[in-house]
Amino acid sequence: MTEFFPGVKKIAYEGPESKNPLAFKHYDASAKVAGRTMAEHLRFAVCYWHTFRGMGADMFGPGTMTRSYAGAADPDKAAEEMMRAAFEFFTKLGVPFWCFHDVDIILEADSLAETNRRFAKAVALAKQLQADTGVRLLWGTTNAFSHPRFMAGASTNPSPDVFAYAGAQVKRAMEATHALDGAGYVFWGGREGYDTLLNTDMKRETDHLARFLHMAVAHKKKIGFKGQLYIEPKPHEPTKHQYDFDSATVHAFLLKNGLADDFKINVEANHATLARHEFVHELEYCVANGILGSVDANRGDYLLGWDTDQFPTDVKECALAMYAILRGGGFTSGGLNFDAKLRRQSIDPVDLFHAHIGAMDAFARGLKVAAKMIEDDVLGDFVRQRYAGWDTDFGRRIESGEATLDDMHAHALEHGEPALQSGRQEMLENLLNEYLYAVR
Ligand code: XUL
Ligand code: CO
Repeated sequence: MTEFFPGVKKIAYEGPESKNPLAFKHYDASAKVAGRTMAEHLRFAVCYWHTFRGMGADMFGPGTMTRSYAGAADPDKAAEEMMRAAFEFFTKLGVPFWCFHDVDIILEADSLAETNRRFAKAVALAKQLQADTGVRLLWGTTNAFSHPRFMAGASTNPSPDVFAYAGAQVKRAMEATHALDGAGYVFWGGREGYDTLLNTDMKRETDHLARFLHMAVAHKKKIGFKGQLYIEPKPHEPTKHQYDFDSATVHAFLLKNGLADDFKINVEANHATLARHEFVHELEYCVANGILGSVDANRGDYLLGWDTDQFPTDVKECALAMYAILRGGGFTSGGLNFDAKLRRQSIDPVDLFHAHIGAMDAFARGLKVAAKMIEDDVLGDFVRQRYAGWDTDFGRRIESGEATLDDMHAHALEHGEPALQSGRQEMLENLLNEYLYAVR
């Protein structure tokens, strides 16, 4: 059988002292941290679209990367070689999961019927390779944004014919996800938004989005798919105003439309920063509201205003993310999917390994730091003390809804000017640094 990454052996854990760039220094899949193995906590997934279909093209020029598994003239052969390369990569890297969009795993044909045939073949091969390798599907999704037919959106398109086409794709992709025993299914509103209100009926478009999601929930029940449904927020790009702006916007939309029991959020780090939130803000919002599902792990560039989808390497950001995720109870169906791509000059296949190894190590270190912070509970204790006033009788009466504005008035009259307390931000930032540098 052809080997697509012949220069690379299975990536091993060699520990923090190792100088081998093709080894893990921190990610030790079977090592236990806070009661679970690292593999169970982190649930890493490789994404198919960037890692196998992305070749370095940008707005100013074509792809720069060459891959032995890309470019066969016959569409079935091209799809097969790429998928065999993908499973070789997953196995050598040692990730438990992968993620894909329907059209990532095939070359799309001119007719839906022929695309469906190619897709069914690719899904059958994926099923076989999953069984052979033990790699599982974290989530599947639909690409209803690249093809020109979706230029004005999918479910929010002014045309019901395009809405129907997107529905046909979701049906096909959800059924494939079910066949592959996927743990979840993602909706990212690729072009569900608008560029100008001069041509847009916002009310109608967002109502159609809700209708579409209800259809998806009904289909999920009909076929008996048990995976978790997720929505992945993003504030803009490709459209100027995306409807799924951030977690709070999506949450309100789900509540308004009776969909809150059926969906959780897939938080993407770079989408958070595009919305001018820190990644951890989005995670904390989801934890606080019981809607954290899964994570697209990547990072943006603070000097660039678009979705750069870089691999996450900032240990501090990973530690804060894991601190929020662990305090939220950890992942159940979700995981950390590397929705990230190589820089255009990183042209060699081995760069794919360097990128994923670094990202997995950054999250493994983040996990260790977060677990230690939770175990010592210094921050938790500080926050509890800061809110201790709410644990008095007076605080409890407010929280339980018994107290009135008249009671507030009487309290303020009696107690006068409230005592102030320092937020101690600098001290806490220093403390965080102590953890980041102390934990190996
Ligand atoms: C685009 C993006 C998508 C989704 C899946 O910004 O993040 O790849 O994760 O459609
Ligand atoms: Co994403």
